[in-house]
Amino acid sequence: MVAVLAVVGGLLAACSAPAPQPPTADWAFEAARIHVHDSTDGVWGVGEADEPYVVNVAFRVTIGVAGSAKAWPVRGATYHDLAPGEGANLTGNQKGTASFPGLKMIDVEDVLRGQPLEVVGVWSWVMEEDILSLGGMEAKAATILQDLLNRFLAGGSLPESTSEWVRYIVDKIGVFGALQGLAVQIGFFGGGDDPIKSRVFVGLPVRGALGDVVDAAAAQVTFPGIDLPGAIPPSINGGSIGRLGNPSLAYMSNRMKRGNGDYTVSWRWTSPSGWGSTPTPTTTPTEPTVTEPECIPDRLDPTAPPICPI
Ligand SMILES: [Ca+2]
Ligand SMILES: [Ca+2]
Repeated sequence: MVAVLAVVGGLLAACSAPAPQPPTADWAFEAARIHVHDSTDGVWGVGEADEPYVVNVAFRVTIGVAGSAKAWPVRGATYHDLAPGEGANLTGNQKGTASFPGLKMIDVEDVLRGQPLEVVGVWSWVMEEDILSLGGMEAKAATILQDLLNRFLAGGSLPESTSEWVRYIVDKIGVFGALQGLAVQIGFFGGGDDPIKSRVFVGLPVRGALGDVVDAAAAQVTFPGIDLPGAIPPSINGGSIGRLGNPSLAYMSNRMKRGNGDYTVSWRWTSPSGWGSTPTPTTTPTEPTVTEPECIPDRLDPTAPPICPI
């Protein structure tokens, strides 16, 4: 009898043991460098040098968990000053650092146990300070984005095949989801600082075999451009999606242009808790020299002419 009770007790202990939890990591996103090829201010006779800054509208949302979306703006400090041909690494508050603590780095086995996927990202606006301001658009944009991420991703469900996850997430954030919806709702604000462009960076906290699947899928996906109706927020000229820890996310440079303003801006994902071996470049990597077109292809209708700022 004692032996039987011992066996039952052992089974109960096994049943009540908590399921294994995925490892967690802290992640952060920051703007790393701005290079001014041509300035916005030279045309107005107020000096050749620009005063660039970034606004990082950060978000995190767990797919399939109702109401889980959060979005908040981080306004980077202004860099004084950069003349045409000058570039600088951003430091301190200039980086507009967005922090994402405690992300669960999931693998296939966690998915099979019912662990949902949390998606993190930053919509980074590249701006140039004059005597005006953002007009509160960064807070308004974050509020609208949070509502739309709740609708499209917190209220959504991932495809059964993990190889389709990346495409699904890009669609639900991009032209078939939150940011396209935001373009309709955001309204017009044209009286503030000079916009250049914006980009969207999405990170997926995945590891192991699931990380390999995400790497393969992300290599096949281009983040869409989305035209926005006013000057602020600046229109989106693409972005990236990838596995947090993929070396390609450690330094991402893009050239962007609007009016006279012509910048190359670099961003990076870092892990303050030291996940994986994400390399931090010790020297500035080569930045692209090709000038991106000012107009944005119409992703909904590839046969339509490109969309150009007014
Ligand atoms: Ca200006
Ligand atoms: Ca200025």
